[in-house]
Amino acid sequence: MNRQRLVFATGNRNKTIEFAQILDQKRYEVVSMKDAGIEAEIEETGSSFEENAMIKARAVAALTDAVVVADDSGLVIDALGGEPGIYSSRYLGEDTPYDIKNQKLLERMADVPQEKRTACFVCAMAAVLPDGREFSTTGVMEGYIGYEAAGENGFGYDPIFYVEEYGTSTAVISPEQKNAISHRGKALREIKRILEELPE
Ligand code: ITT
Repeated sequence: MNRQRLVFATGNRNKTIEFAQILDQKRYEVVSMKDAGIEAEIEETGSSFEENAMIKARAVAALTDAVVVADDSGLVIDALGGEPGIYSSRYLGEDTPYDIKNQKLLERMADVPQEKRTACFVCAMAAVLPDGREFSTTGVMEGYIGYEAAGENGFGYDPIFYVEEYGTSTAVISPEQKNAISHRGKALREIKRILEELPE
Protein backbone atom coordinates (compact mmCIF):
# COMPACT_ATOMS: atom_id res chain seq x y z
CA MET A 1 0.00 0.00 0.00
CA ASN A 2 1.43 3.39 -0.98
CA ARG A 3 1.31 5.98 1.73
CA GLN A 4 -0.20 9.09 0.27
CA ARG A 5 0.73 12.62 1.23
CA LEU A 6 -2.16 14.76 2.50
CA VAL A 7 -1.81 18.48 3.06
CA PHE A 8 -4.13 20.07 5.59
CA ALA A 9 -4.76 23.58 4.26
CA THR A 10 -4.78 25.68 7.40
CA GLY A 11 -2.57 28.12 9.21
CA ASN A 12 -3.86 26.62 12.45
CA ARG A 13 -1.37 24.01 13.70
CA ASN A 14 -3.82 22.44 16.16
CA LYS A 15 -6.16 21.53 13.33
CA THR A 16 -3.39 19.65 11.49
CA ILE A 17 -2.35 17.71 14.59
CA GLU A 18 -5.96 16.79 15.38
CA PHE A 19 -6.50 15.60 11.81
CA ALA A 20 -3.29 13.53 11.76
CA GLN A 21 -4.40 11.79 14.95
CA ILE A 22 -7.72 10.66 13.61
CA LEU A 23 -6.77 9.60 10.07
CA ASP A 24 -5.27 6.19 9.17
CA GLN A 25 -1.53 6.93 9.42
CA LYS A 26 -0.61 3.90 7.34
CA ARG A 27 -2.48 5.26 4.38
CA TYR A 28 -2.06 9.01 4.68
CA GLU A 29 0.90 11.08 5.77
CA VAL A 30 -0.71 14.28 7.05
CA VAL A 31 1.45 17.39 6.74
CA SER A 32 0.80 21.06 7.35
CA MET A 33 1.06 23.61 4.53
CA LYS A 34 4.22 24.91 6.16
CA ASP A 35 5.84 21.45 6.23
CA ALA A 36 4.83 20.94 2.60
CA GLY A 37 6.60 24.22 1.76
CA ILE A 38 3.38 25.84 0.57
CA GLU A 39 2.78 29.47 1.30
CA ALA A 40 -0.60 30.85 0.38
CA GLU A 41 -2.70 33.74 1.61
CA ILE A 42 -6.13 32.57 0.61
CA GLU A 43 -9.01 34.99 0.73
CA GLU A 44 -12.20 33.46 2.07
CA THR A 45 -14.54 35.08 -0.44
CA GLY A 46 -17.36 32.52 -0.31
CA SER A 47 -20.80 33.09 1.16
CA SER A 48 -21.01 29.82 3.12
CA PHE A 49 -18.74 27.60 5.22
CA GLU A 50 -18.86 24.98 2.43
CA GLU A 51 -17.79 27.47 -0.24
CA ASN A 52 -14.93 28.80 1.87
CA ALA A 53 -13.63 25.32 2.72
CA MET A 54 -13.67 24.41 -0.99
CA ILE A 55 -11.98 27.71 -1.99
CA LYS A 56 -9.12 26.95 0.43
CA ALA A 57 -8.79 23.31 -0.66
CA ARG A 58 -8.79 24.15 -4.39
CA ALA A 59 -6.28 26.97 -3.98
CA VAL A 60 -3.80 24.69 -2.23
CA ALA A 61 -4.52 21.72 -4.54
CA ALA A 62 -3.37 23.91 -7.44
CA LEU A 63 0.07 24.07 -5.78
CA THR A 64 0.67 20.41 -4.91
CA ASP A 65 0.28 16.81 -6.13
CA ALA A 66 -0.93 15.73 -2.69
CA VAL A 67 -4.47 15.19 -1.46
CA VAL A 68 -5.65 18.46 0.10
CA VAL A 69 -8.17 18.92 2.90
CA ALA A 70 -9.38 22.28 4.22
CA ASP A 71 -12.04 23.35 6.67
CA ASP A 72 -14.03 26.43 7.55
CA SER A 73 -15.97 26.84 10.74
CA GLY A 74 -17.78 29.33 12.90
CA LEU A 75 -20.52 30.21 15.36
CA VAL A 76 -24.06 30.92 14.15
CA ILE A 77 -26.34 32.76 16.61
CA ASP A 78 -30.02 32.70 15.65
CA ALA A 79 -31.07 35.85 17.57
CA LEU A 80 -28.32 37.82 15.76
CA GLY A 81 -29.46 36.77 12.30
CA GLY A 82 -26.71 34.14 12.05
CA GLU A 83 -23.82 36.34 13.17
CA PRO A 84 -20.87 36.03 13.45
CA GLY A 85 -21.21 33.06 11.03
CA ILE A 86 -18.58 32.88 8.29
CA TYR A 87 -17.05 36.04 9.78
CA SER A 88 -16.38 34.35 13.15
CA SER A 89 -12.61 34.77 13.11
CA ARG A 90 -12.87 38.30 11.67
CA TYR A 91 -15.63 39.45 14.08
CA LEU A 92 -14.51 42.71 15.82
CA GLY A 93 -11.10 42.23 14.15
CA GLU A 94 -8.88 39.21 13.57
CA ASP A 95 -6.49 40.09 16.42
CA THR A 96 -9.07 41.06 19.04
CA PRO A 97 -8.83 38.76 22.09
CA TYR A 98 -11.70 36.30 22.46
CA ASP A 99 -12.69 37.48 25.93
CA ILE A 100 -13.56 40.83 24.33
CA LYS A 101 -15.43 39.21 21.42
CA ASN A 102 -17.33 36.96 23.84
CA GLN A 103 -18.18 39.85 26.15
CA LYS A 104 -19.53 41.85 23.21
CA LEU A 105 -21.74 38.96 22.09
CA LEU A 106 -23.06 38.50 25.66
CA GLU A 107 -23.94 42.22 25.76
CA ARG A 108 -25.77 42.02 22.46
CA MET A 109 -27.67 38.99 23.78
CA ALA A 110 -28.45 40.51 27.20
CA ASP A 111 -32.19 40.97 26.59
CA VAL A 112 -32.74 37.76 24.63
CA PRO A 113 -34.87 35.21 26.56
CA GLN A 114 -33.60 31.67 27.08
CA GLU A 115 -35.78 30.06 24.41
CA LYS A 116 -34.42 32.44 21.75
CA ARG A 117 -30.74 31.96 22.66
CA THR A 118 -30.21 29.02 20.30
CA ALA A 119 -26.95 28.83 18.35
CA CYS A 120 -24.77 26.31 16.61
CA PHE A 121 -21.18 25.70 15.62
CA VAL A 122 -20.75 24.64 12.00
CA CYS A 123 -17.72 23.04 10.35
CA ALA A 124 -17.41 22.32 6.62
CA MET A 125 -14.57 20.12 5.35
CA ALA A 126 -13.51 19.91 1.72
CA ALA A 127 -11.14 17.42 0.10
CA VAL A 128 -9.59 17.75 -3.37
CA LEU A 129 -7.77 14.76 -4.87
CA PRO A 130 -4.84 14.98 -7.32
CA ASP A 131 -7.15 13.63 -10.07
CA GLY A 132 -9.55 16.54 -9.50
CA ARG A 133 -12.27 14.71 -7.57
CA GLU A 134 -13.85 16.78 -4.80
CA PHE A 135 -15.71 15.80 -1.62
CA SER A 136 -17.20 17.80 1.22
CA THR A 137 -18.88 17.21 4.55
CA THR A 138 -20.52 19.43 7.15
CA GLY A 139 -20.87 18.90 10.90
CA VAL A 140 -23.13 20.86 13.26
CA MET A 141 -23.22 21.11 17.06
CA GLU A 142 -26.44 22.59 18.46
CA GLY A 143 -26.45 24.64 21.66
CA TYR A 144 -27.29 28.05 23.10
CA ILE A 145 -25.55 31.21 24.24
CA GLY A 146 -25.22 31.32 28.02
CA TYR A 147 -25.62 34.45 30.19
CA GLU A 148 -21.97 34.42 31.21
CA ALA A 149 -18.64 33.02 30.05
CA ALA A 150 -17.52 29.79 31.72
CA GLY A 151 -14.51 27.47 31.47
CA GLU A 152 -10.89 27.51 30.38
CA ASN A 153 -10.78 24.61 27.90
CA GLY A 154 -11.16 24.85 24.15
CA PHE A 155 -10.68 28.14 22.36
CA GLY A 156 -12.51 30.98 20.63
CA TYR A 157 -16.22 31.18 21.43
CA ASP A 158 -16.32 28.03 23.60
CA PRO A 159 -16.81 29.86 26.95
CA ILE A 160 -20.18 31.35 25.89
CA PHE A 161 -21.47 28.31 23.94
CA TYR A 162 -23.52 25.99 26.15
CA VAL A 163 -24.75 22.49 25.29
CA GLU A 164 -27.87 20.77 26.70
CA GLU A 165 -25.98 17.46 27.08
CA TYR A 166 -23.78 18.88 29.83
CA GLY A 167 -25.73 21.99 30.92
CA THR A 168 -22.53 24.01 30.66
CA SER A 169 -20.19 25.52 28.10
CA THR A 170 -17.88 23.65 25.73
CA ALA A 171 -14.97 25.36 27.51
CA VAL A 172 -15.89 23.46 30.70
CA ILE A 173 -16.18 19.94 29.30
CA SER A 174 -13.06 17.90 28.44
CA PRO A 175 -11.52 17.93 24.94
CA GLU A 176 -12.64 14.28 24.51
CA GLN A 177 -16.22 15.12 25.50
CA LYS A 178 -16.24 18.07 23.10
CA ASN A 179 -14.70 16.09 20.26
CA ALA A 180 -17.40 13.43 20.54
CA ILE A 181 -20.21 15.94 19.90
CA SER A 182 -18.48 18.81 18.10
CA HIS A 183 -19.10 20.16 14.61
CA ARG A 184 -15.44 19.57 13.74
CA GLY A 185 -15.43 16.04 15.16
CA LYS A 186 -18.48 15.13 13.07
CA ALA A 187 -17.19 16.67 9.82
CA LEU A 188 -13.78 15.11 10.41
CA ARG A 189 -15.09 11.59 11.01
CA GLU A 190 -17.21 11.85 7.87
CA ILE A 191 -14.37 13.04 5.61
CA LYS A 192 -12.14 10.37 7.19
CA ARG A 193 -14.65 7.70 6.20
CA ILE A 194 -14.73 9.01 2.60
CA LEU A 195 -10.93 9.19 2.29
CA GLU A 196 -10.35 5.77 3.80
CA GLU A 197 -12.97 4.10 1.60
CA LEU A 198 -11.48 5.43 -1.65
CA PRO A 199 -10.17 2.64 -3.86
CA GLU A 200 -6.36 2.67 -3.78
P1 ITT B 1 -7.72 28.71 9.12
O1 ITT B 1 -8.67 29.61 8.39
O2 ITT B 1 -6.27 28.97 8.81
O3 ITT B 1 -8.05 27.24 9.00
P2 ITT B 1 -8.95 29.66 11.60
O4 ITT B 1 -8.59 29.29 13.01
O5 ITT B 1 -9.12 31.11 11.28
O6 ITT B 1 -7.82 28.97 10.70
P3 ITT B 1 -11.68 29.29 10.65
O7 ITT B 1 -11.55 30.22 9.48
O8 ITT B 1 -12.35 27.98 10.46
O9 ITT B 1 -10.25 28.88 11.25
O10 ITT B 1 -12.38 30.12 11.79
C1 ITT B 1 -12.97 29.54 12.83
C2 ITT B 1 -13.58 30.61 13.72
O11 ITT B 1 -14.72 30.07 14.38
C3 ITT B 1 -12.61 31.01 14.78
O12 ITT B 1 -12.79 32.40 14.99
C4 ITT B 1 -13.05 30.28 16.03
O13 ITT B 1 -12.97 31.09 17.15
C5 ITT B 1 -14.50 29.92 15.77
N1 ITT B 1 -14.66 28.50 16.11
C6 ITT B 1 -14.70 27.46 15.25
N2 ITT B 1 -14.79 26.29 15.90
C7 ITT B 1 -14.79 26.59 17.20
C8 ITT B 1 -14.83 25.82 18.37
O14 ITT B 1 -14.85 24.49 18.35
N3 ITT B 1 -14.80 26.43 19.55
C9 ITT B 1 -14.74 27.77 19.62
N4 ITT B 1 -14.68 28.59 18.57
C10 ITT B 1 -14.70 28.00 17.35
